[in-house]
Parts: sequence; structure tokens; C-alpha cells
Amino acid sequence: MSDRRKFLKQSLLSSAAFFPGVIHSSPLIGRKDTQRKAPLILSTWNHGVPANATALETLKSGGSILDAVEKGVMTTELDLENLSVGLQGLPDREGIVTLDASIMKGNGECGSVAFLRQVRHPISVARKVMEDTPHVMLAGEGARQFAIAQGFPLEKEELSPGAKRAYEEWKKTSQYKPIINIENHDTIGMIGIGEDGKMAGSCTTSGLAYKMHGRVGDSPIIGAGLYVDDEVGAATATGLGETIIRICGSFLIVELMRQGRSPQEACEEAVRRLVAKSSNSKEIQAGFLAINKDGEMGAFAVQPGFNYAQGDMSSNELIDSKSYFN
Ligand code: SD4
Repeated sequence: MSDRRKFLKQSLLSSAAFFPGVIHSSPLIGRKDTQRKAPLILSTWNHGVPANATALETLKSGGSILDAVEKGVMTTELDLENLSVGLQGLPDREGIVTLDASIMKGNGECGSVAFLRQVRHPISVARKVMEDTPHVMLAGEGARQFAIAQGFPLEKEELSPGAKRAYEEWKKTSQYKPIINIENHDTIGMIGIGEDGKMAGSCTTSGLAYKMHGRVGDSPIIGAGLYVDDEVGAATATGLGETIIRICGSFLIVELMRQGRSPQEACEEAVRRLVAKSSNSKEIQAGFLAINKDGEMGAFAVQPGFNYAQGDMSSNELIDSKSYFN
């Protein structure tokens, strides 16, 4: 048995006292390196570890997989150190922070908000769009008015200290260039499968730093930044949104899995397609995560440096993704 498998088995055994029943319900552990028994949560970047921890806690205390992926990324939206998610994130060219978020269930229900200002938890507004409106997506002032009507408090519109410093520095040249792996905690995309096999996903971001005012990325676009289908699996994306939108990245991965590709093969094919459609692929970063209904997982990125957090009832670890370029 490999050391890694031994470790997983041991950590599972030591968690049995806390999660009785987990051992019985986890026959897949060790069958394949990329396969785990549900519940299982995957999320992008370093900040995925604390987000996964919240999601797993939510499941342990009886929440649904939808509750888990919402609460999980709310942790990141509140992280004041994080300059790429939430109101503390880096602003657009005008110095205004605008947020994008989406949420989806494996039965096809989904909701999103784009170009939203002043609301601390865009992911929860996206959930409200899904649950309380006949629509999928609300943007800009309409989204903000909807949030107010739903009782979300509006925050004062001012940059966080870190964002202010960075923006002042950027204004010295005002040159726009996507920054690869910005501080290693871009957008958070989270996908998960519950013990009952139901899947859900969430994605939330302040978008690309110094974007044009009004720019919307892939994260709130169902099929680009996020897609979930209980019959097949789920995928989420991070990185330069324009390149992800062009290939309908997350939808593409789920459809490739539907046709029989493994999550890893599907992520690699999506990156190959993205690279083929981008003239400047050496200068951009984009990464994908995928999981299928059997608990197999995959990840792939354009450039090195992308990592993700993989959590189940016995472990929550950071894993480096493979990439197209080395
Ligand atoms: C966007 N995909 O708005 C998001 C941001 C991101 O690396 O992930 N940046 O394009």
C-alpha cells in the first residue's frame, strides 16, 4: 500500500470516533488515487482549505450540499486578507469593487449576480436569485436593489487597506495586464457531492483587478465559471474569465465527462481547447476543477502554480495541479 493510501486509511480510522459510520460508507477510498467516497468538496487555491473546512462542518451539522458550498465560499468572501474575492478585493480601473458570483444545484437550478456593488456576500444573493425569482441572473443596480429588498445590508463603498495600496500603485502606470496566479488566491470555485449523491457548486470573485468598469467575467456565467449536473458531475473555473467564457469551460468539462472522459481527461481537454483559442496563451492563467458522480476528481491549468483544496470527512489537503505549460 502506498504511503499516501496508508495515510488516508489511518486518518480515516482516527476520525471514526468523530464520524461513526464513515468507514462503512467509504468503500471507495484507496481504489483510485483520484477517487473518494462522498461527501467530498473541492475548491480552488490556498483559500480553498478554510472554505472546505466550513463546507465540511456545514455538512457535519446536517446542512445540505447546497448549504455547504454557499457557507464554504462565504468564508472566503469574509477573508480580509484576500484581494480577489469579496468587497476587500482589488477594484476596477475606476477604483470601484464589483462582484460576480454563481451557485448551482445538480438538478439544474441555478442563480447568479454580476457587477454587484456593496454587498458582502454575493454568493447568498445568487442563491436568493435562484430560490426567490423566476430568473437566473441579476446584474448591476438591479442586483443591488434585489439584495436590498432581500434584507442584505449595504456596506460603505471604500477600498480595503490592501486594495487601496495596490490601486494607488497601479494608478502610477494604469497599465492593464492580467497577472498570473495573483497572490495565489484568485476566485474561489467550489464543487461538492453529498453523501446522498446530490451535487452543488459555487463561485465568487471580485473579478480581474483593474478591469474595465462594467466588465463581467466567467464566474457568474452558468456553464463558464460553474456547471453542475447530478447525472454526470460538476466543474468550476478560475483564471482569465474571457478565455473561459469563450470555450464554455465548465459546461464543456461536464459534457466531456458525460461522453465518458474522466474528470482529469475532461479538464485537460478544456485547457487544450482554451490554449488553442487564445493567441496569448503563454501570458494567461486559467484552471479547472472537476468531480464526477462516482467521486473521481480532476484538475488542470494553463500555467504551473494553480492549486486546489480537496476535502472529505477525514482530510482537507492542498494539492498542486498539473499544467499545460511547465
Ligand atoms: C474573472 N475568473 O473574473 C475570474 C477571476 C479570476 O484569476 O479567477 N481571476 O475572470
